[in-house]
Amino acid sequence: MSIIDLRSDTVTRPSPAMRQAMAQADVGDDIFGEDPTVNRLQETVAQLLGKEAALYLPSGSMANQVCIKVHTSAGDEIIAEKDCHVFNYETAGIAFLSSVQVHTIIGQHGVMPLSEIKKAIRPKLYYMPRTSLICLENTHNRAGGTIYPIEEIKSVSDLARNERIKIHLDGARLWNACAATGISPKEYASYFDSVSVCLSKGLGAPVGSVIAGDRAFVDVARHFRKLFGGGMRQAGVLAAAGLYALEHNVQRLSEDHTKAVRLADTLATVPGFSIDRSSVQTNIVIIDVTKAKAQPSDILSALKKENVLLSAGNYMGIRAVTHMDVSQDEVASAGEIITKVMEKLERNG
Ligand code: TLP
Repeated sequence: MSIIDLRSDTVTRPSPAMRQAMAQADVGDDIFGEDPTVNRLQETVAQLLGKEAALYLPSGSMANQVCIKVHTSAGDEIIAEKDCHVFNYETAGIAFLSSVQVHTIIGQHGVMPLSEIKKAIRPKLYYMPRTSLICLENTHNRAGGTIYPIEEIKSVSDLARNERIKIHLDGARLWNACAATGISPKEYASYFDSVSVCLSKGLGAPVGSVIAGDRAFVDVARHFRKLFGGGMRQAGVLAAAGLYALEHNVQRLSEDHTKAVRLADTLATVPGFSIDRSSVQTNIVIIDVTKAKAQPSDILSALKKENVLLSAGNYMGIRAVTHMDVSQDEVASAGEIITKVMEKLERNG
């Protein structure tokens, strides 16, 4: 029986058509700015996000870290939600690469209360850190793929601009937010000084993220991309996958959202599981297993033996992510297998 891999939407493999686009890509040396396919991808994303310029990078983590580096100076403080990716899953890159500290705020579904952000902004006193950046994440991974409401974004953006603080969006899954809300990437991006978007998650490209902002921002970001080791040469073979993904794989994202809702419906009845259905807004299902008799790692191992792969989620338990390489039928089978495995684990204590 084949493996049903719901660990992440990062596990998708390039399709034959995408590989063909990669094989046929025109390439050049991107350190000289001469790769036509990379340039086309950057122009395409800049246009989609309504920004002056964009820059292609190897990963979402590097994309966020380069943005943070550009917007801050050593000794500054940035504001971010406690469960966000830049703070939790980027190997303390903020401290290591930018020498800034993070003022975290506990969010609800990844959304930071505006009043808390206001309180977190430091008064301009010489003995206090300078608040130089606010980071938002949309959709919010660890909260379960939740959407940052546009009105909230607008309020944070107004606040940041009044306070002359930069604002960055980790939009690794911005495409999912757009698919779910019908709001354009351009509208979302208009509230931010910089935006990072991933091509290698729900869009199915093997590699790559793009950041966008004004030209001055991108010029400095290019410098730090090189410093962080992310300058690439004939990267057009990879960028071609990104262009293919943008052209062919954006429209279908709502299918992944339907699969996630159906999976959540099934898993909500499973013994030992509890699911906050209101958090299932896109392609991620976070399963709270705190009431289960087995530990999260034991549940994951038991499922793996039955060829269903889930991953560690937030502190409450485990995560299932739907994507283009799992069909509706496979998701339904996964639901049945997970139910059986959990019934057994709960019986055996
Ligand atoms: N997220 C991965 C893991 O790192 C948790 C996943 O499987 O979901 N921003 C957000 C919101 C992300 O979810 C991720 C990856 C990144 C940035 C980083 O992207 P990569 O993996 O390309 O560095």
